Amino acid sequence: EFVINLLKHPVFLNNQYTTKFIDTTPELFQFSKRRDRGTKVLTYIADITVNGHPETEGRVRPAADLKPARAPKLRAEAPAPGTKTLLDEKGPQAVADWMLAQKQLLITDTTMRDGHQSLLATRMRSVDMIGAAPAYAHNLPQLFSVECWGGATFDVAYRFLQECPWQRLRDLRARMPNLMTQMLLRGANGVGYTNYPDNVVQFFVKQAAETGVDVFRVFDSLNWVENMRVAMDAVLDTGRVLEGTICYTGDILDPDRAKYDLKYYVAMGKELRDAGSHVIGLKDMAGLLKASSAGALVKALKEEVGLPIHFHTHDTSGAAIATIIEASKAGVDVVDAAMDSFSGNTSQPTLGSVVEALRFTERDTGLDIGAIREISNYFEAVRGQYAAFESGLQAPASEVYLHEMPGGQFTNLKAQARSLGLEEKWHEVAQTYADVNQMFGDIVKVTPSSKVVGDMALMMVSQGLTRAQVEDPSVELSFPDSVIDMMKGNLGQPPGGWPKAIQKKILKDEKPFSDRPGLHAAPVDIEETRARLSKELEGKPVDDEDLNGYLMYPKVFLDYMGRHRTYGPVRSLPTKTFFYGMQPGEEITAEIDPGKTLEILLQAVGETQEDGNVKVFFELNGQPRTIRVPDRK
Ligand code: BTN
Ligand code: 3PY
Ligand code: ZN
Repeated sequence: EFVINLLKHPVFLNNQYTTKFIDTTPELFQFSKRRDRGTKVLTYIADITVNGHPETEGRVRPAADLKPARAPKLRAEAPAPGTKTLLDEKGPQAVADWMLAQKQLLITDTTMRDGHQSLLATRMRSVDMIGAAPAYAHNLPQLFSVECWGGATFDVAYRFLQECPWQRLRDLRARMPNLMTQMLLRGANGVGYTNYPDNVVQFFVKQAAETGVDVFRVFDSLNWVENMRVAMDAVLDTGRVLEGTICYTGDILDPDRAKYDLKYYVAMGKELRDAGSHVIGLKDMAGLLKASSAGALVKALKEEVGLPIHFHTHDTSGAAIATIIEASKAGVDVVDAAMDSFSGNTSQPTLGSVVEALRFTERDTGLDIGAIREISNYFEAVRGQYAAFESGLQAPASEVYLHEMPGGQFTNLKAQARSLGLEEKWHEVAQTYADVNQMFGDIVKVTPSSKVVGDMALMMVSQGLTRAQVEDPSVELSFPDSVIDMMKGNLGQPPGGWPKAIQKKILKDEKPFSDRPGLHAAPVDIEETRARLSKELEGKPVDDEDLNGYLMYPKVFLDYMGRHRTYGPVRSLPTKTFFYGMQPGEEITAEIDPGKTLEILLQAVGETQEDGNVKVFFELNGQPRTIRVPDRK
């Protein structure tokens, strides 16, 4: 395109040009939007090389001697039949029946979803997951499932990683043909932070199943089953596995937290069973279930609900493995764990250690510990690339039993506190978070209700407000939008409803509602939205995946598409290049389509010119290419 601009330029045509012409004629570089994808990707690399990536600027850099992540060797010629094989052949009920008939403790690997969500602010890129996927399929065919989608990974993919979450799912699904993929779905909140119209939730679930989700873990952030039904029914329509999920909070042994006792959880389990769940999820998002309570809870759920139980926890306290062993003794069917190098602290317990703990017992998982170590070693090298996103959390902490923050929120809230200058007041934030929970009536705290509690706690600490002051009707206060929204009823109802006095103070004269928020949201006209989006994208056809991205996150999706037009398929770049650009003399390859590989050599970076641009000299598949980008430093 540069050559065409040059050849058509009147100065060039009149033979009036000098060697400075190219440097002093910026319009030669105003390319039309039809620039090929190779040029776009080079533009991205040039920009990051010159200006740095806004997300890693000023953060810890990866170690200079970091070894490249090498995909583990495949230990079998082909993937052995696994749970996905069973699901495809016999359906979700057969999967549930099979689970109950197993002696071994089944394992879900969470590395590619909750593991990096809880340790690296959800920043793991698809290429790094894709590198491990064949090893899961070939070397660990006994896994129950691989949790690799949903939760925060959906919007982070578009928003921060400049990649399409649907393509990630398709790629992983294709590379693990024998294993069930699993996602986390926030019920009526989809993969977002707010209530969506029923038909948006239905459209989303249908697409997730079509693109490749096999197990849907569906929860509600207030444990309100009423608010989960639309999502659960939509999952049942797909023929995939419905894991209706209980969120665990409090302590069943604590007489002061009687609201969430054994009876409460068993009753909820029965409601979820009656709503059609194949499996009951027991989601301990903060890691509060203690070893001392796990046996009684699991036993009661197993006996009284009668469905397979799938236990999920976080190791924030450092005591999660003890809980897992007790749950295993009580007959839990599946537990979640993360590959060793992505485990511990706010993440899941350590997969290899769970496997070893049960070895030579009647619940031996049957997983190959050597294969686990190899995949963990791969992810260790992967993790090193993301040093900029590490939280710096040094040790497990029993403080989690005070604040009850979910593992996925903990490091986020800490970062938010830091950005408000409240880092030294972290323990005060933790105490205030607990106070807010009590003020709101002792609620389940998980996305999005946990975010609301966090918003309120940060506001109180930054303004030096106590719970008593906030509750005092004579103290005028303006509350965060998220708090007002939740008190209005937009996230649904907690057990026992919202405490009346604080609700009244927060809402002032506005009237709350107590029926399902979905009843207040008009259905979206899907086809009208598609047509409007297509127009906004200058006539580009909009498929169901893109439309679902837009319906969940309109602005995030449009920003992603805008950057995609400029930078092209950057998802295929190595992680180091994506975050740090290239060094002169460095060569990389990027497979932008199956079989279409770009060989990229960075030759040199020029001086910044008077017009503020920098020329970056590449070879792309052996051909010289010069890219100009603005120097924004
Ligand atoms: C992000 O927005 O943080 C992720 C997408 C990358 C945006 C690119 S990075 C190079 C250029 N400089 C910016 O500030 N944004 C774009
Ligand atoms: C999410 O919703 O993303 C969670 O991980 C909740 O635990
Ligand atoms: Zn979790």
